[in-house]
Amino acid sequence: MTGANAATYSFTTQIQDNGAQFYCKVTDAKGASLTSNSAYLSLVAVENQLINNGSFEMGANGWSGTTSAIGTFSNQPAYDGSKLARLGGKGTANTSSIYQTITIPANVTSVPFSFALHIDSAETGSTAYDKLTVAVQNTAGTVLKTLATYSNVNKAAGYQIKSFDLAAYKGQNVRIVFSATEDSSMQTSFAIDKVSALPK
Ligand SMILES: [Ca+2]
Repeated sequence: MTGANAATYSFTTQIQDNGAQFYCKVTDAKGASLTSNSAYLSLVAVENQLINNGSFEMGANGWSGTTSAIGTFSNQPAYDGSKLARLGGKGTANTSSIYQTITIPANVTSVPFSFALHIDSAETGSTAYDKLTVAVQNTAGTVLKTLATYSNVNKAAGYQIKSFDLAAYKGQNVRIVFSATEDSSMQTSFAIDKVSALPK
C-alpha cells in the first residue's frame, strides 16, 4: 500500500498471507525515508470447539431447556468469566435441565469432553437426595449413555474438572444433557461452567 498518510492504517489479510512479511516505510515530502523492522504474520489453526457458548458468557445462546438456570448468581461464582449454569439451588422439589446438540465429526480419534463442576449443598450425610446426571442422548431424546451422576454427597469447595471421551459417537448428532433433580428440602446447587468438546 502506498500513499497512506493517516495516523493509522489497517487492512484485512487473506489466508495466503500466512508467513508474509510486513514493514512500514515512511517518506517525507523531500523524499527522505525510514523503513521499520519487519513483522511476520503467522496464522494458527482455530480449534474445532463443538460446544457453542460452553462458558455461558453469551447467556442462553446455543442452549435449550431450563435456560433460566443460565446467568450470574450471587454467592455462586463462575469458573470462567461471570456467567454459569446453576441447576438446582431451590430447596424445593424440582427438575431442570440444559442441553445442546452437537455434531461430532466422523474422522476423529478422540473427542475429549469436559466441564467444570462445583456442588454446594445444605444437605448433610451420605444419602444422595439431590442429583445431577450428565448424559448423551440422540436427537430424539433417548439416552445413549449416562456419563456421570453426582449428588449432594459430592459437595466440595471450588470447581472440579470432569473429563470424558465422546469418540463412541463420532459421525453422529447427539445431545449433551445436564439434568438435575432436587427433593423437597435443603438446596443443592450444581454449578456448571466451561463445557468443552474438542475433537482430536
Ligand atoms: Ca463462565
